[in-house]
Amino acid sequence: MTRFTRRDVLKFGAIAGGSLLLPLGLQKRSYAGNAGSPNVTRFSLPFRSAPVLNPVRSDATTDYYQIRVNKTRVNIIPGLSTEVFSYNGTVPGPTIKQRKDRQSVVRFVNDSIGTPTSTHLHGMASLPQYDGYAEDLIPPGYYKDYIYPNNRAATLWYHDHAIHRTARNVYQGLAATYIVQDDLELGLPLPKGAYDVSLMIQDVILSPNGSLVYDDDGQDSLMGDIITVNGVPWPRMEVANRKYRFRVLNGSLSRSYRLALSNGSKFTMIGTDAGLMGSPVEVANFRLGMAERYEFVIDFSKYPVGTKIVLQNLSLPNNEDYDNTGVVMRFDVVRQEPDDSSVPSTLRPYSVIPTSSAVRTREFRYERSNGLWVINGKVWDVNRIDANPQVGDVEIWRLYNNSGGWFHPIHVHLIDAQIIDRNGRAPFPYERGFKDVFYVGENESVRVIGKFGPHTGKYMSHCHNSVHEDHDMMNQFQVGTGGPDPVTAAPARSLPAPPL
Ligand SMILES: [Cu+2]
Repeated sequence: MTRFTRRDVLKFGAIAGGSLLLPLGLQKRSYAGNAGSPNVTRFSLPFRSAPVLNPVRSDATTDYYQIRVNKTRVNIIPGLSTEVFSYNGTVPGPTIKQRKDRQSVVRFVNDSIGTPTSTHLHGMASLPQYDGYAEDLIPPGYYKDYIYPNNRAATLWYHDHAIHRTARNVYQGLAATYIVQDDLELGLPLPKGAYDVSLMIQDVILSPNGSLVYDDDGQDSLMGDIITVNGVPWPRMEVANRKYRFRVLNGSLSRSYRLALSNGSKFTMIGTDAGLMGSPVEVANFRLGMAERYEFVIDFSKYPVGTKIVLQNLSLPNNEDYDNTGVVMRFDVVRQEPDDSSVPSTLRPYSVIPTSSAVRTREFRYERSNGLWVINGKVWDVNRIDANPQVGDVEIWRLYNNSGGWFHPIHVHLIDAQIIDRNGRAPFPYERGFKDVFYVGENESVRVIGKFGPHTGKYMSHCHNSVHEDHDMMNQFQVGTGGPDPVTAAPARSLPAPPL
C-alpha cells in the first residue's frame, strides 16, 4: 500500500495545480483580468435527480453494487465539455437506496482517475477498514469492496476521502447520495417516491473552455461562482401543487449556505444529518455547513399554479461574493395534483442525552497556525491518537473556534451526537436531532455529546471544509483497545477483480 508523505503530496499538488490556478479573488465579477465562469442564465436549466444505482446482484441479506471511479466528460453548462472525476460516469454519482439492516457490499474500482481514492460513507457506523480512512487508499488499477451495515435510517453520502487529496477529488466530482430507510419512516405519511427529492448543493468555477478551475485561495477556501444542484447550475424544478420532502446536502468544499424561500414561507424541518427528528419544526431559514444534511417539507398547495419560488442563499461572506451566489434554484408550481401526504407531529422517538451521563469532557481547538489548519496546535499524524473513549462511553466534546475570520463544520466519524449548546445558548431549533457534523462558527464554542461505539478501532475527525481538512485539520480517536487496522485489515487489491 502506498503511503504519501505530506511533502510528496504538496509536490504533486504544486505540479497538478499549476495549470489550474488562476488569479481569482473572492470578490464581485469585475475582478481584474478574468471574466469569471461562463455565464449561465439562472433557472433556465431543468432540475434533475441523480440516477439510482441498481445492485449487480442480491441475496438474502446483502445487495452488491459496483462503482467505477473514472475520468469522464460532462456538460455542466450546455455546449461546454468539462472533464470530471465520476462515480459511474455522472456528477453527482448514482444514489444508493437501501433498507435498514440489509447489508451493502460496494466495490469501488479505481480504473482511470490516475490518483488514489478512498471512499467514506459519511454517516454510517462502518468498521474501521470500511470507513474510508484517509490513508486506506485505492491506488489507480486497484479496487476495494466496502461493507456497509446500513444500521441507521438517514440521508448519507459517499465521497472521496484520500489523504491530502480530498478537496480536489470531491471538487472534481466524487460525491453522491446514499439513503437508508427503515419501516418506521416508511410507515409515516410523509411524501414518498417522486415527491421525496434529494438536493446536493455545490459550487464550482469553470474556465472559458469549460474546464474546472481549482482555486483554494492559498489553501484557505474554494468559493465557486456557479451554484449547482445535483450538478445543474441554478436549476428550475417544476412541481405540483402538493407537499414535497427534500433532503438537502451541502456538497461544497468551503461554502456555507443559509437557505430561505423568496416568498418568506417557512420550511417544515423534519430531519438532521442522522435521520428524522423527534418532531417537525418550522423555520424561516437555516444554516447549512459543508457535509450537513437537513430534511424539510414544502407544501406547494398554498400557491396557485404559475407561482415561482426561489430557494435563496442569505449567507454571503463579508458581503463580498460573486454575483448570483445568493440564489440556488427555483421551484415553479406548474400543475395540480391530489396529495394524501402529511407531516405527523411525532416523527420518531427522540430524547436528549443527559449531560450527567458523560464520563468525561474533551476540548478540541480549531485554529490556523503558520499557514496550516491545526487541531489543538497539531496537524494530522497517522501515528497519533487524540482521544480514547471506551465502547459505550458517553463523552462531551467541546469544539472551539477562536477566530473571527472563518468557521469550521466539524465531522466526527462513527458516532451520531447531539449539540448541547453553542456559546452557552441552546442549539437552533432545526439542529435538535442526531448529527455528525457540527457547525462551529466564528468565535464559537460548541459542546456536543455522544456515545462511542459500537465498533472498536481508529476513526477520524476533521473539519469538513475539505481545503482545511487536507492542510491538515484532521485527527483521530481510538474506540476501546485494538480493533481492525483501518489500512491493513481489508486492503485494496489490484485489478482485474473477480466477479462480485
Ligand atoms: Cu475548517
